[in-house]
Amino acid sequence: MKRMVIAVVVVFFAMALFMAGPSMAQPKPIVMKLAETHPQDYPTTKGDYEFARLVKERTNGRIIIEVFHSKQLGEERAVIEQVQLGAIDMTRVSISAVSSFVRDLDAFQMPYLYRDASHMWKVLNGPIGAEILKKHEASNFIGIGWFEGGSRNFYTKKPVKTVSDLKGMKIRVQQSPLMVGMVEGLGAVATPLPYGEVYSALQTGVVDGAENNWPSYLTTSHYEVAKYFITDEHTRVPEITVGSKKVFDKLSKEDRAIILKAAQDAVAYQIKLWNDFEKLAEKTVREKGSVITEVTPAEKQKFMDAMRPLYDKQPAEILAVVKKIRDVK
Ligand code: GTR
Repeated sequence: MKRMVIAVVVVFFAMALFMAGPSMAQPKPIVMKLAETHPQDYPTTKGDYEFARLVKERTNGRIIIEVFHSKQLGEERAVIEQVQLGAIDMTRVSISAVSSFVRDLDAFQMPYLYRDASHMWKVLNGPIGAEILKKHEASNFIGIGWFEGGSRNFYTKKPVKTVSDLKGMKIRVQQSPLMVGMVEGLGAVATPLPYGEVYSALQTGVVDGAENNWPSYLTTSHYEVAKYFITDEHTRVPEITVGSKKVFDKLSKEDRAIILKAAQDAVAYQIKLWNDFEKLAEKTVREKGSVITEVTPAEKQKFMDAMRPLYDKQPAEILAVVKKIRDVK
C-alpha cells in the first residue's frame, strides 16, 4: 500500500513537471525594454546593444534587454515620462532631455564647461558623476550610465560666420529650459522641438537652424536642409541611460549591480565607435556639400563671452557643481 502511495505521488509530480513545461525547469527571463532615438547602426545604439549583450551574458540569459531603436517607443521626452511611470524600463537619451526632470543635470551641460572630452570623462567617471547618477532616484529614475555625445555646433539655412549672425534666427533646441536660455542669450529665438520634427521644421522654415554633433547632423539628414555648419563647439552634452526606479526596485540587489556594471563596461566600446563615426560623419557631410565655417580662437572667445551670462542666471547649487567640475584636473 505504502509503495503504491509513493508511486502515485511520484507520477503526480512527474506529470505536474511535464505539464508546467520548460518554465518550471528554467524560470522565464526578465525582459526589459530600452528606448533609443537613433537608428540601429548609430554608435550609441551599438553601445546599447553591447550593454544588453553584457547583461545577458552575465545573468546567463536571465535578464534580456530589448533595444527599440529609431524612436519606435516615441520621442525622448515622452519616453522619459514613461520611464518615470514604469511603463518603459529604460532609455538612452541626451542629458538635455532628462534635465527638465532632474534639474541638477544642468551643471553638466553648461556651455564651454569642459576643457575637452577627457576632462568630461574624468568628471563623469569620478565622484561628481556618481553623485548625480544617484540623485536621479529622487525623481523616480535610476541613473545607469554615460555614453559619449561629442560636442554640439550650430547649423543653419543661411551662412553664419560669427556669433552675432545668429541674432534673430529661429533655432531649434532640445526640450530643456537651459538650452532655451542659452540660445535666447545669443539674441536668437529658441524653438524647442522633438528631435524627429527638426528636419521638416528646417525644410519648411519653421526654424532657421539647429545645433547638434556631427553624427546627428549626418544621420538625421539635417545637412540636406541646413548646409551651413559652424564649429563653435558650444556644448559637450553627455548621453545617459536612465532606468525606471519603479522597475529597478523589483530587481534583486545583485541584478541591479550587474546591470550598472554592464553599462559601465560598454562605455569604452561606445566611445571608440563614436570617435570613428564622428570623423566619418564630418567627412561625409563635407563631401555632400555642407559649408563648414571653422571658428578661429578669437571668434570662439566671442561665443564664450556671449554665453557667459547664462552662468550668472544659475542657482547657487548648480554653480557649486560647476565649480567642482572645473576644479577636476
Ligand atoms: C542627439 C542625442 C539625442 C537627441 C538629439 C536631439 O545628439 O544623441 O539623444 O537628444 O541630440 O537634439 O534631440
